[in-house]
Amino acid sequence: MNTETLEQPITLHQRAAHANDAERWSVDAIEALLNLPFNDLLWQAQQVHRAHHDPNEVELATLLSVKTGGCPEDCGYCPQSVHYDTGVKAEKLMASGEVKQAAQAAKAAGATRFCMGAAWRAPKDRDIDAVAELVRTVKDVGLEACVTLGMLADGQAEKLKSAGLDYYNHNLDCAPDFYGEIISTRDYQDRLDTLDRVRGAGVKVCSGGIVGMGESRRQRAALIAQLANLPEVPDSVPINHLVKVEGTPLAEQPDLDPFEFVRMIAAARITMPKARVRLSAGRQQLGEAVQALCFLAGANSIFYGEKLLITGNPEVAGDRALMQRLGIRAHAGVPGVTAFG
Ligand code: SAM
Ligand code: DTB
Ligand code: SF4
Repeated sequence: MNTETLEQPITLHQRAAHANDAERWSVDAIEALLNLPFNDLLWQAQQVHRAHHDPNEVELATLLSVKTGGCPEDCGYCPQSVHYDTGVKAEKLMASGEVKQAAQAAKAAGATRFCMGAAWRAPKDRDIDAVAELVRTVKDVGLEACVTLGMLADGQAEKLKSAGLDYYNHNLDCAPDFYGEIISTRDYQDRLDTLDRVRGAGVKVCSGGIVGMGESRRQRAALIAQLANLPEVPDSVPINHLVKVEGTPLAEQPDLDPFEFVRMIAAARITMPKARVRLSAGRQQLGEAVQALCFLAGANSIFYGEKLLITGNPEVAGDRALMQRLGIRAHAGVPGVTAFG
């Protein structure tokens, strides 16, 4: 077990040892990483990144809200909660024809992964059957399929797996000791239980969190520790920057230093070397220079398309231009699918 507080930058050899340990990363060790001089942290992150990934390749994932608004949970950041007056109207689950069109457009634009989000606390079995149909639709188009539907009950992940689901996104969101300040309608263990069910069904786990909600650096370290010490390291790790939405309790949250966000990307990369680290919500606010630092720090996936679920995301043309300027290629994804670049 690793409990050292890293006064000195750790070596690649020490990192290899971490990877095999039952508890791979202590909060202290991750906090020490976050406390490193920025350039030292990025240097370490780049070494890990280059050892496990093509440093000039980024995955493009397109997001679609297939069931918008009216969610009974009270997540303090979320525009889709019924508890907050954000102007988002509740809608029914989208029909497969509409999803097919969106998936085809995403593929034509060069995306290889298609993520569908639903504003549910926990889907009912009949919801799962309907979403399974949407998963089949996306797979038929020739994209990787990911869904995020809230908490799952026994047997539901298996049904989604049979429909061809590749990834299930379910974020831990923040450190256990900060969770109660953000969400009161479910607890941390509920989230961990769903991740177990997803993994148990053989679906790849996509789990990460949000930065900039008023948490401390140590709490950011504790979130990374939770993710890196899951029974199996998540296959993909979205790091979202809080998008402040009017009407939510976090609307007036003071801005976080953007370098703290880059530090989180680097810490995710170092502690979860093989995972796809996803530079997720908040790219519009971060700007291009900070995004470039995130790629340098090991991010290798972005949401691609003008909209996230409710809020905005950079324009496709702008993202393509940014990638070209940085010499970054789009991940080719599933065999036979050609991405631009
Ligand atoms: N209802 C499901 C759930 O919560 O698991 C799925 C959809 S939910 C919108 C997916 C994730 O989006 C949340 O876990 C959170 O990490 C992220 N998210 C939601 N609102 C956000 C915001 N304003 N800024 C950044 N990330 C946000
Ligand atoms: C994730 O970690 N981020 C995405 C996806 N998983 C579903 C959602 C971001 C939502 C940002 C605010 C909004 O548009 O609702
Ligand atoms: Fe509901 Fe998910 Fe939004 Fe929380 S994050 S309010 S569970 S849609």
